[in-house]
Amino acid sequence: MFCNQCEQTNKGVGCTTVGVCGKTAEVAVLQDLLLHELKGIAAIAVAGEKAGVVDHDAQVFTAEALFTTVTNVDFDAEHMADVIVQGAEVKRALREKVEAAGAEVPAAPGVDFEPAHDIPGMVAQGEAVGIFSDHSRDENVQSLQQTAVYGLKGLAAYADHARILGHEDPAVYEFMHELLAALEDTSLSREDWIGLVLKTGEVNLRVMELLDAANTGAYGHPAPTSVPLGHRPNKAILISGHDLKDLADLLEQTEDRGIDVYTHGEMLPAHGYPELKKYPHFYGHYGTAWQNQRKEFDEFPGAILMTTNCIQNPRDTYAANIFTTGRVAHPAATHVANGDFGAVIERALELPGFTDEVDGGSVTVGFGRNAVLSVAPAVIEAVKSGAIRHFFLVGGCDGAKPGRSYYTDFVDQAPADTVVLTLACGKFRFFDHQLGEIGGIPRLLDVGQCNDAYSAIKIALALADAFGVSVNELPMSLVLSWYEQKAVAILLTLLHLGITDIRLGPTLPAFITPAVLQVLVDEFSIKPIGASASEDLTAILG
Ligand code: SF4
Ligand code: SF3
Repeated sequence: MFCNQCEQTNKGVGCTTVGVCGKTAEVAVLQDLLLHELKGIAAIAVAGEKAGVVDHDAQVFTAEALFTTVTNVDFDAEHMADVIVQGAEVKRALREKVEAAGAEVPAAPGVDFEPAHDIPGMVAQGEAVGIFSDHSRDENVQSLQQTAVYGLKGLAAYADHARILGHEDPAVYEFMHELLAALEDTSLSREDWIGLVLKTGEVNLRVMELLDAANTGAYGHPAPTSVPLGHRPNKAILISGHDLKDLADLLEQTEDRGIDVYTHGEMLPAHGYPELKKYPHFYGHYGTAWQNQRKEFDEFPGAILMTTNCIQNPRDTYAANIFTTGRVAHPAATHVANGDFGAVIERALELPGFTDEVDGGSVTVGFGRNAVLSVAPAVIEAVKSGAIRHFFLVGGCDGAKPGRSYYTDFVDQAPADTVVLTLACGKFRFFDHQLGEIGGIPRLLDVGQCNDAYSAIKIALALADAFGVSVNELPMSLVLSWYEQKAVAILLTLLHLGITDIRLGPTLPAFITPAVLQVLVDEFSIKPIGASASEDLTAILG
């Protein structure tokens, strides 16, 4: 196996025997094989598009399959093999349609691929195609290809969430196929690939817009909402991940069942949505970021539902309590499908639940674009009067590395006349810190999940508009933390928007070569986070 797609990759180079995330070599190689198959589907789809063939099954399969390969989503070799077999069916049907339309099916890799009949056979096939293992290729082109493909995986995850709520754009699927097919086009230069990397960011912006419309359309605009961090006596279900439709279905199915629903990780901001918070049994938030789950899940007295990344290898002690749905799969967890959470509810009723009342304090969520922009005049006035000197967007993923304490320090040390906007799971480093207010405006504003990056972008664009400047001229700095491929997608969107001077950490991606990094530095003044938060604060604030 060789995998370098996330921030915690082994020795900052690549995981080669087993993933630092716990992914087995078998699963990693099957992921490579799935990507190989997707390249074949993409090549046929691109040929079909020219003949007017649009195959929605192939489009959806491509997005779902890419999402399956995102870090901490699918650890199950059998599930991965099933996806590959399903892909072969999708490819066959697509090919028939394209040939019937008179289009020529290209002789590209992956087009004629047929999966072996068992997992060892597929693993042998996967080892032979080892994506990105062709070292005869220009290393900078390969670096850019990896950047684009990893960004595409994140984009696909967001597109999948939006589709589930009925929001799609054919142009998004067309781009997925265009990019995957381009991987086999050896005529493309470094400059071509820089273009495709930035186009991935551009298309991801459209996807995030679709997702924003999907979430707010279905559940309303998030409003500031206080969320208890303690618990109360009752049976309990913990729901983690990003999928709001799964949460809505779970809330509906647990109504009047004597069960309280708690959020975990990236599900925290869901408490701000009117159509979700209307349920009295949608009680509070439990635990912190994904990398602490093995300890925290062990102590949770109810059933646990993982809707998206980030799942870790469950401990035996709670394996019987953990369920996966959607693209998530783990051989130690029970998978439930089609929005039917009966098995999760049954398990929650068997378990003791919380038996005491604990006041763990609270946090306030729900500062999406609607809420923040409704107080825009006060914010603008505060900036003009000097009460607010600077905004920081401290957002992105969390992870286990000690260097991530930089973000905690950064927020804690940000001067009292600055405001911190945050989103995604990196916030768990400081989400319950009391930063106070500036003239009634909270100094810490939780914009939402990583899935809500569109909201943060809208806020920045609206402020820029109000001050008549570009986003880069705003008194605002972006201090980002990355871990997995959704963060790559968002970073590419920010670059597409021309946003400069982003500080990125805790380490730079292993898949970025020095030459590609130089392009990012020259064009976008991107920089790694410094050794200390206080030095960076001084540098930013002058
Ligand atoms: Fe390693 Fe990250 Fe790949 Fe897991 S996803 S195998 S930790 S690079
Ligand atoms: Fe987090 Fe996994 Fe990236 Fe949604 S849940 S931000 S890491």
